[in-house]
Amino acid sequence: MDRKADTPKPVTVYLKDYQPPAWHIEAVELDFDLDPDATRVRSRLHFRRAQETAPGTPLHLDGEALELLGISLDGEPLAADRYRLDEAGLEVRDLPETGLLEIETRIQPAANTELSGLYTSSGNFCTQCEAEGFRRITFYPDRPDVMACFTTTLRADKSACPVLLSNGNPVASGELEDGRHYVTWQDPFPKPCYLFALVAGDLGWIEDRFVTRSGREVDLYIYVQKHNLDKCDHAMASLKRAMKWDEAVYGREYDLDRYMIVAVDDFNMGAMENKGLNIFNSRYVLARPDTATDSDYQNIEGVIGHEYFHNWSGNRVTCRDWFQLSLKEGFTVFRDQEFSADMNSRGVQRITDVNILRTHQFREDAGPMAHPVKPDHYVAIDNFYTVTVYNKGAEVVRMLHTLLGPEAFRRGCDRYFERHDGQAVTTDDFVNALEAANGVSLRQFRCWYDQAGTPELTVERHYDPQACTFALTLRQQCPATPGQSAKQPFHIPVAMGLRDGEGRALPLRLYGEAQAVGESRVLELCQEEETFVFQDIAAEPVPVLLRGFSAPVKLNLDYRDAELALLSAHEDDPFCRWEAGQTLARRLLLTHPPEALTGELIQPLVEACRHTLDDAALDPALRALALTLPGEGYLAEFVDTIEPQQLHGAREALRRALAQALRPEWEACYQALTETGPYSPDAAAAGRRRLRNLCLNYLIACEDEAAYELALGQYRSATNMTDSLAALQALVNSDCPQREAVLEDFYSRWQADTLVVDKWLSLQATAARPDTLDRVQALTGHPAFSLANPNKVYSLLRAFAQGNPVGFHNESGAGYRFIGEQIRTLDARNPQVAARLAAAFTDWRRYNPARQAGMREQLQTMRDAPGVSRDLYEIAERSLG
Ligand code: 0A1
Ligand code: ZN
Repeated sequence: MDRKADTPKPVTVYLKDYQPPAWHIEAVELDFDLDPDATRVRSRLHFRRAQETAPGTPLHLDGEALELLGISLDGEPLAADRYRLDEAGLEVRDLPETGLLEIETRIQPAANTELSGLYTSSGNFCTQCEAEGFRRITFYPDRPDVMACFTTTLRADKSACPVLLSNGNPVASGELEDGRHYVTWQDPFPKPCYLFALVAGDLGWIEDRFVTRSGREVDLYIYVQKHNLDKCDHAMASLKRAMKWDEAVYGREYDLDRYMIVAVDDFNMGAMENKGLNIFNSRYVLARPDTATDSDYQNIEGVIGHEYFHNWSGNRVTCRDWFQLSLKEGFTVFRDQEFSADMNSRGVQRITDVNILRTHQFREDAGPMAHPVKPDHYVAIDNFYTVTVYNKGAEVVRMLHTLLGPEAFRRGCDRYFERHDGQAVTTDDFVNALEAANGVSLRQFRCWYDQAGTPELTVERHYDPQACTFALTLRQQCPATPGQSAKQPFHIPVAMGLRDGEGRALPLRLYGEAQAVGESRVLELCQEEETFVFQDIAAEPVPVLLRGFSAPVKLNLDYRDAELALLSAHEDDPFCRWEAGQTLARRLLLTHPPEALTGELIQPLVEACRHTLDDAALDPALRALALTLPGEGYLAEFVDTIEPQQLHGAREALRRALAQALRPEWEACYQALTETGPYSPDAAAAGRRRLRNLCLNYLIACEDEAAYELALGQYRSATNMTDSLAALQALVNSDCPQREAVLEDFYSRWQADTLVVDKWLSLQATAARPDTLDRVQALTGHPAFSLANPNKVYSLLRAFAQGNPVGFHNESGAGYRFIGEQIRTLDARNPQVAARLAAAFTDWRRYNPARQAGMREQLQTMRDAPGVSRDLYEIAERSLG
């Protein structure tokens, strides 16, 4: 079908077309007269023609949804024939080599529903400029390779906006007429405009101080709506830990006199690293034991770290263009993952990160939206803040760390920061710096940036009892992805070891080596196929591959069940140990009908679980992970046609069978982990709660009075949100007669706390019940829901569409029609959020023909809607591909 004639076909931007900027902006002075309905923005741009630019080349300034009030050059109004205004912005002709351009525009923050540019949230002004929001504030070369020093003056009504913030340091302030006041901020570091921010409003704050290792004193502030002032301490403590960690691990210090974080309720993404003035979705700042769960506490620490680490990996050294997004995001995710690993449990962190990657990124890599870590074209860059750019990008950096080793990696990072401080660079510059600092070649490794798709690593093994050798043949193959049919072999680090029949680690001596080199080593697979022969192996060993999940690949190795059982009991690497148990469970789930999952068949798994439950030496969080069955989303990666009901049914049947077979053990473990002291979010305490709540989750699967009573009792007596929500979730997914009453009780108790209400919405949206669709539909009319607030959309609609496969993929197609309609309504208001929700339809080819038809129909309707946004158009068009 053709697009409607009235909507211009969105343009595709290609990496190969990159041209350096023709004009530089050396400094910019911004002056905001803040008013929710009509804000005036005056900008003074000190421009200079680039050396390579021919005189006469016009200066292009991006601009979107702006009202131009005036424009002058070097103090004189600019004649109308010297500039041209169109949809994309402003083109200014016949400029001198250097000069001052003054531009005045008017914008309407309160009417900005896209939450990109300057908007209001709960009556306060805030901005979001990445990736291309600054052009919705004023005319400017809105591209990351134009770096300038910003001076910003904010004027606003003093009673409505006592707090006026922007990047850098405050340099002047004072009173104005009519109850207004002003503050001027100066940021000494040149930056691209996507890192610009302002905040103005009636906010409260907490403050603290950090002294850097060279003795610089930094004032730390967290600004929130005043009723949230008692929920900022964890964020502040996390910030200080992050600052210390970056000094210790990367030698990076903070560089301004103040670091400010502002929490807002209306935000499209998680948070934003604006220089010296981070703006956060309030869900990644606010925490109090009774309102936030252990995983909220964890996520806050991780996101606070992430944004802080961007000060070097992103701000001091930034991206040349948006195709390089993973330069800052992949690296910074790697940094935040390592920070979290150091602050908590490394094994738990790694398993959690691998789970996210394999459930979401592998799926993206196998579908029509597959793209390389460094994409080569886009329509709407906002669609490329993906699990591939972020999480696979982090895996790519992790592999570099593995291949080089920690010291060489650090040397390379030092070289990178030193060489490129104050510059806008490419992923290639990053790899070049690692090479240069260590005298190595990473030529082949660069494939990881350019080739999409998840490589498959197939392993064949051969034991020769006469020669006492063990040969591992590794073969790699990467499936075709859109636009890339043939792939070059990747450079794959395979961390591995061998164990004997009792589970003991064996010394590793490769053919040709004089002696063994440890019990764990990294093989480097560079060809399509390579064989590695180990010597002195007295009996057939059990190979352990991809320790720590050393490469983002799918592993095919024909383990015998007994070998998996051995690894799940004896392997030291937490990931491989956990993986062995998951593989055992996955085999059961994928090869037998639900009704067969009882008795003899599951006995080995029951025994393995019993062993794990009893293993008091093992960290409770790792025990909880090992006892959790593989998720439906991950299982879906192993079938040709996804039948959501079938996967769900199998998983539920196995959960019930394990619940019954080990009932006394779950109960004993639950009781043994009962705690009475005050709440602490530390990893050990959180791990105990996790295991205890998993026990509850199994017990409730027994669906009897005693289990209901246990959950109800926990709900009533809980003193923290982790336990309260776990009990509520158990009840909501059970047939307990009181389930509705408890849900109501929860709402009436927490209706004033918007982040807790989000949990209440998600819980209902993901409930495995036949009436969930009706309920979600009804909830869109509930006062607790609003399409205007991204968190509400994510908690209710995305939770249903992406977190409740059985409900969304209902055979009737009603789930598709409902979500499709919501997306189209949302698109007119907030295209970024609409496009994110549309991802639920991308994988339509993975379902049976009836479902395919229902999903495709929605994608076509979205794509062909009159006035469809670029964002949504791109997702629908690529998905239909
Ligand atoms: N750079 C931020 C993520 C971010 C990206 C885009 C946004 O608006 C479209 C907002 C935030 C980060 O990685 O944390
Ligand atoms: Zn980031």
